[in-house]
Amino acid sequence: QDYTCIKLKVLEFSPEAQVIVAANKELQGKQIFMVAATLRPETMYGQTNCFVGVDIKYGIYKTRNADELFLMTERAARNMAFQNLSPSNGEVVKVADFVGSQLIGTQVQAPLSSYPSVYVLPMDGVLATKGTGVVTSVPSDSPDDYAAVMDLKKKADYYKIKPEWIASYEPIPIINTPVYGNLAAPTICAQMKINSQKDKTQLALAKEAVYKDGFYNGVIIIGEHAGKSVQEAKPLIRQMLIDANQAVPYNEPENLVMSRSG
Ligand code: ZZB
Repeated sequence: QDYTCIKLKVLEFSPEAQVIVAANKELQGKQIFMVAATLRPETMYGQTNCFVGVDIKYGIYKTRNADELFLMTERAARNMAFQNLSPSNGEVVKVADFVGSQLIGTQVQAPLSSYPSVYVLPMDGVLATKGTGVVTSVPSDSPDDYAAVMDLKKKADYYKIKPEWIASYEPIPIINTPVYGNLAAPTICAQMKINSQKDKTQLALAKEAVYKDGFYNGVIIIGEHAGKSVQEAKPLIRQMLIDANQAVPYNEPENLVMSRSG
């Protein structure tokens, strides 16, 4: 898969993660980015939060740039080491360890988002075996993200988050499509009566429907490429992010086991 890894700059770690970071000499004065793998770089205008899996193990890894470190899974760090993203070819250098739950409540800056900073929140469906294990959330256009955000808004206590970490971060209209309008994911979730991230079968259908409508018929309605079709804008926005050092290209060999099970 040809991913774009979006660099979400850490502005302030959660109190628990802060203890780990403060005790680590190698991290002082460095910029740390949570890196999220996406196939939809043109949707980055609509980021409202970032997701991690609470039980997934993450690390902070050195990169080819001595001042920048990446927070992601070990698996992603190993892949990046062969894509000219680590200090030297094949070299993986881990500087700190976390489990996802410790990162909840961290504030990050999401490139192109209308929100100047967004929070790291939990999602059940984050796979440790895909991308970086960090997922950037676009509830306007991703039914999975919208369903997870609805759960967090309804059950903040259960998910151990503060309501204000998501309450005022409404989905942002970024793409207009003929069938589902300019908030495709909320629209299709309402139509299909999807209430929770646990409605997996329905969500898979919803995702396919909005993916197709968005990719073939969507028009960008925000930012410097407003007015262009999704197909036209996608590579332009991807390159813009890469040129601004806000993203890096990242490839992943197709995982047979994963694609067979859906
Ligand atoms: C932003 C985005 C905006 C995404 C959207 C999708 C959509 P696919 O096609 O199934 O391979 N993703 C990335 N890593 C993980 C992970 N470790 N666990 C769970 N989900 C992950 O899906 C690729 C998408 O899966 C990526 O693109 C990312 O979410 C998510 F409007 O990034 B996307 C209709 C989908 N819309």
